[in-house]
Amino acid sequence: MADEARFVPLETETPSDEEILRRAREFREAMASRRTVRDFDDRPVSREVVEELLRTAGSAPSGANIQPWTFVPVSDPSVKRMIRGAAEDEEREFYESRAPEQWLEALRPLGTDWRKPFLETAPWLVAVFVQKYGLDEKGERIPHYYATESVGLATGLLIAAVHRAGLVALTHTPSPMGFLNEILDRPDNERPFLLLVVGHPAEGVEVPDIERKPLDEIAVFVPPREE
Ligand code: IYR
Repeated sequence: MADEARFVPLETETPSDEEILRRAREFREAMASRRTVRDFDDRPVSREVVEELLRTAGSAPSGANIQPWTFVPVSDPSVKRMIRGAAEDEEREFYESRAPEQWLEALRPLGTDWRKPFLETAPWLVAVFVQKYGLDEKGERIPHYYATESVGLATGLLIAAVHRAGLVALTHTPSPMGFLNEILDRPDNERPFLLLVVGHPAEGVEVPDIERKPLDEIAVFVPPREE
Protein backbone atom coordinates (compact mmCIF):
# COMPACT_ATOMS: atom_id res chain seq x y z
CA MET A 1 0.00 0.00 0.00
CA ALA A 2 1.39 3.34 -1.06
CA ASP A 3 0.75 5.26 2.15
CA GLU A 4 1.97 2.66 4.62
CA ALA A 5 5.21 3.32 6.51
CA ARG A 6 8.21 1.84 4.73
CA PHE A 7 11.73 1.85 6.13
CA VAL A 8 15.23 1.69 4.66
CA PRO A 9 18.53 1.33 6.54
CA LEU A 10 20.07 4.58 7.80
CA GLU A 11 23.38 5.38 6.12
CA THR A 12 25.45 5.88 9.21
CA GLU A 13 28.96 5.89 10.63
CA THR A 14 30.26 5.46 14.17
CA PRO A 15 32.96 8.03 14.95
CA SER A 16 34.82 7.76 18.27
CA ASP A 17 33.90 10.09 21.14
CA GLU A 18 37.07 12.15 20.49
CA GLU A 19 36.24 12.44 16.83
CA ILE A 20 32.70 13.59 17.64
CA LEU A 21 34.05 16.33 19.92
CA ARG A 22 36.62 17.34 17.31
CA ARG A 23 33.97 17.67 14.62
CA ALA A 24 31.57 19.53 16.93
CA ARG A 25 34.36 22.06 17.71
CA GLU A 26 35.41 22.36 14.11
CA PHE A 27 31.89 23.16 12.95
CA ARG A 28 31.34 25.59 15.84
CA GLU A 29 34.53 27.41 14.83
CA ALA A 30 33.54 27.43 11.16
CA MET A 31 30.11 28.89 11.99
CA ALA A 32 31.49 31.42 14.48
CA SER A 33 32.95 33.47 11.63
CA ARG A 34 29.58 33.78 9.89
CA ARG A 35 28.37 37.35 9.87
CA THR A 36 25.45 39.10 8.25
CA VAL A 37 26.82 41.45 5.62
CA ARG A 38 25.07 44.46 4.07
CA ASP A 39 27.63 45.47 1.46
CA PHE A 40 28.03 43.15 -1.47
CA ASP A 41 30.44 42.91 -4.38
CA ASP A 42 28.93 42.52 -7.84
CA ARG A 43 31.09 39.45 -8.55
CA PRO A 44 28.80 36.79 -10.01
CA VAL A 45 28.02 33.45 -8.38
CA SER A 46 27.05 30.61 -10.71
CA ARG A 47 23.57 29.17 -10.83
CA GLU A 48 25.16 25.77 -10.20
CA VAL A 49 26.39 27.00 -6.80
CA VAL A 50 22.95 28.34 -5.90
CA GLU A 51 21.38 25.03 -6.91
CA GLU A 52 23.69 23.16 -4.52
CA LEU A 53 22.94 25.59 -1.68
CA LEU A 54 19.22 25.11 -2.24
CA ARG A 55 19.58 21.32 -2.25
CA THR A 56 21.10 21.66 1.21
CA ALA A 57 18.19 23.86 2.31
CA GLY A 58 15.79 21.26 0.94
CA SER A 59 17.35 18.59 3.17
CA ALA A 60 15.83 20.21 6.29
CA PRO A 61 13.33 18.31 8.40
CA SER A 62 9.73 19.45 7.99
CA GLY A 63 6.31 18.79 9.49
CA ALA A 64 5.05 15.44 8.10
CA ASN A 65 7.90 15.72 5.55
CA ILE A 66 5.72 18.04 3.48
CA GLN A 67 8.71 20.29 2.64
CA PRO A 68 6.49 23.38 2.50
CA TRP A 69 9.07 25.71 0.96
CA THR A 70 9.52 27.43 -2.37
CA PHE A 71 12.83 29.12 -3.13
CA VAL A 72 12.79 31.71 -5.89
CA PRO A 73 16.34 32.72 -6.88
CA VAL A 74 16.64 35.97 -8.81
CA SER A 75 19.71 37.15 -10.71
CA ASP A 76 18.04 39.15 -13.49
CA PRO A 77 18.99 42.85 -13.05
CA SER A 78 15.57 44.19 -14.03
CA VAL A 79 13.76 41.92 -11.54
CA LYS A 80 16.28 42.85 -8.84
CA ARG A 81 15.62 46.53 -9.63
CA MET A 82 11.86 46.00 -9.19
CA ILE A 83 12.40 44.22 -5.88
CA ARG A 84 14.70 46.99 -4.67
CA GLY A 85 12.18 49.66 -5.63
CA ALA A 86 9.31 47.92 -3.84
CA ALA A 87 11.41 47.05 -0.77
CA GLU A 88 12.73 50.59 -0.41
CA ASP A 89 9.19 52.00 -0.65
CA GLU A 90 8.19 49.83 2.34
CA GLU A 91 11.41 50.47 4.21
CA ARG A 92 11.13 54.24 3.83
CA GLU A 93 7.65 54.04 5.35
CA PHE A 94 9.03 51.82 8.11
CA TYR A 95 12.00 53.99 9.07
CA GLU A 96 10.25 57.33 8.60
CA SER A 97 6.87 56.63 10.19
CA ARG A 98 5.76 53.06 10.89
CA ALA A 99 8.51 51.84 13.22
CA PRO A 100 8.03 52.57 16.92
CA GLU A 101 10.94 54.51 18.47
CA GLN A 102 11.86 51.46 20.58
CA TRP A 103 12.31 49.34 17.45
CA LEU A 104 14.50 51.98 15.78
CA GLU A 105 16.51 52.11 19.02
CA ALA A 106 17.04 48.32 18.87
CA LEU A 107 18.25 48.59 15.26
CA ARG A 108 20.71 51.44 15.90
CA PRO A 109 23.75 49.18 16.56
CA LEU A 110 23.20 47.59 13.12
CA GLY A 111 23.47 50.91 11.28
CA THR A 112 20.60 50.09 8.90
CA ASP A 113 18.36 52.56 7.07
CA TRP A 114 15.77 52.44 4.25
CA ARG A 115 18.34 52.34 1.45
CA LYS A 116 18.90 48.82 0.09
CA PRO A 117 21.42 49.11 -2.79
CA PHE A 118 22.57 45.53 -2.11
CA LEU A 119 19.28 44.31 -3.60
CA GLU A 120 20.78 45.27 -6.97
CA THR A 121 24.51 44.80 -6.32
CA ALA A 122 24.42 41.24 -4.97
CA PRO A 123 24.37 38.56 -7.67
CA TRP A 124 21.46 36.60 -6.13
CA LEU A 125 18.30 37.34 -4.20
CA VAL A 126 16.64 34.17 -2.97
CA ALA A 127 13.03 34.84 -2.05
CA VAL A 128 11.89 32.16 0.41
CA PHE A 129 8.18 31.37 0.55
CA VAL A 130 6.15 29.32 3.05
CA GLN A 131 3.47 27.16 1.48
CA LYS A 132 0.76 27.78 4.08
CA TYR A 133 -1.28 24.94 2.58
CA GLY A 134 -1.02 22.70 -0.48
CA LEU A 135 -3.45 22.22 -3.33
CA ASP A 136 -4.49 18.89 -4.82
CA GLU A 137 -5.33 18.30 -8.49
CA LYS A 138 -8.91 19.45 -7.84
CA GLY A 139 -7.71 22.67 -6.24
CA GLU A 140 -8.74 21.47 -2.73
CA ARG A 141 -6.58 22.64 0.14
CA ILE A 142 -4.16 20.16 1.71
CA PRO A 143 -3.22 21.10 5.28
CA HIS A 144 0.45 21.78 6.04
CA TYR A 145 1.81 21.26 9.55
CA TYR A 146 4.38 23.54 11.22
CA ALA A 147 4.98 25.17 7.84
CA THR A 148 6.63 28.34 9.20
CA GLU A 149 8.87 26.42 11.60
CA SER A 150 9.90 24.09 8.77
CA VAL A 151 10.82 26.96 6.46
CA GLY A 152 12.81 28.52 9.31
CA LEU A 153 14.80 25.30 9.62
CA ALA A 154 15.43 25.13 5.86
CA THR A 155 16.52 28.76 5.82
CA GLY A 156 18.95 28.10 8.67
CA LEU A 157 20.54 25.29 6.69
CA LEU A 158 20.67 27.55 3.63
CA ILE A 159 22.50 30.24 5.60
CA ALA A 160 24.97 27.66 6.92
CA ALA A 161 25.53 26.33 3.39
CA VAL A 162 26.16 29.84 2.05
CA HIS A 163 28.77 30.42 4.75
CA ARG A 164 30.39 27.02 4.28
CA ALA A 165 30.75 27.76 0.54
CA GLY A 166 32.68 30.95 1.34
CA LEU A 167 29.88 33.34 0.46
CA VAL A 168 27.93 35.78 2.61
CA ALA A 169 24.23 36.39 3.12
CA LEU A 170 21.84 38.95 4.49
CA THR A 171 18.48 37.93 5.89
CA HIS A 172 16.31 40.76 4.66
CA THR A 173 12.71 41.11 5.82
CA PRO A 174 11.06 44.14 4.25
CA SER A 175 7.69 44.43 5.92
CA PRO A 176 5.15 43.85 4.50
CA MET A 177 6.61 41.58 1.80
CA GLY A 178 3.48 40.94 -0.25
CA PHE A 179 5.10 42.65 -3.25
CA LEU A 180 7.26 39.54 -3.68
CA ASN A 181 4.19 37.49 -4.66
CA GLU A 182 3.34 40.03 -7.34
CA ILE A 183 6.80 40.57 -8.77
CA LEU A 184 7.71 36.87 -8.67
CA ASP A 185 4.25 35.64 -9.65
CA ARG A 186 3.74 33.31 -6.69
CA PRO A 187 0.30 31.91 -5.81
CA ASP A 188 -1.88 32.87 -2.83
CA ASN A 189 -0.98 29.78 -0.77
CA GLU A 190 2.63 31.01 -0.61
CA ARG A 191 3.59 33.65 1.94
CA PRO A 192 6.98 35.40 1.70
CA PHE A 193 9.20 34.32 4.60
CA LEU A 194 12.30 36.36 3.85
CA LEU A 195 14.59 37.54 1.13
CA LEU A 196 18.08 36.06 1.40
CA VAL A 197 20.68 38.22 -0.33
CA VAL A 198 23.64 36.05 -1.38
CA GLY A 199 27.01 36.87 -2.86
CA HIS A 200 30.56 37.98 -2.14
CA PRO A 201 31.22 40.70 0.43
CA ALA A 202 32.32 44.12 -0.83
CA GLU A 203 36.06 44.62 -0.54
CA GLY A 204 37.06 45.89 2.88
CA VAL A 205 33.53 45.44 4.23
CA GLU A 206 32.98 46.13 7.92
CA VAL A 207 30.32 44.56 10.12
CA PRO A 208 28.72 45.85 13.33
CA ASP A 209 30.82 45.36 16.45
CA ILE A 210 28.29 43.18 18.24
CA GLU A 211 28.64 40.03 20.33
CA ARG A 212 26.99 36.65 20.54
CA LYS A 213 25.62 35.56 23.88
CA PRO A 214 27.82 33.07 25.73
CA LEU A 215 26.59 29.52 26.24
CA ASP A 216 25.48 30.09 29.83
CA GLU A 217 23.04 32.75 28.61
CA ILE A 218 21.49 30.62 25.89
CA ALA A 219 21.44 27.16 27.46
CA VAL A 220 20.07 25.92 30.78
CA PHE A 221 21.26 22.38 31.39
CA VAL A 222 19.01 20.44 33.73
CA PRO A 223 21.20 18.95 36.49
CA PRO A 224 21.04 15.16 36.95
CA ARG A 225 18.37 14.31 39.49
CA GLU A 226 18.96 12.20 42.57
CA GLU A 227 16.75 9.11 42.62
N1 IYR B 1 13.35 45.46 7.67
C1 IYR B 1 14.16 46.63 8.00
C2 IYR B 1 14.37 46.80 9.45
C3 IYR B 1 15.12 45.75 10.17
C4 IYR B 1 14.46 45.00 11.14
C5 IYR B 1 15.15 44.08 11.88
I1 IYR B 1 14.16 43.10 13.37
C6 IYR B 1 16.54 43.86 11.66
O1 IYR B 1 17.21 42.92 12.40
C7 IYR B 1 17.19 44.61 10.69
C8 IYR B 1 16.45 45.54 9.95
C9 IYR B 1 15.49 46.60 7.22
O2 IYR B 1 15.77 45.60 6.58
O3 IYR B 1 16.23 47.57 7.27
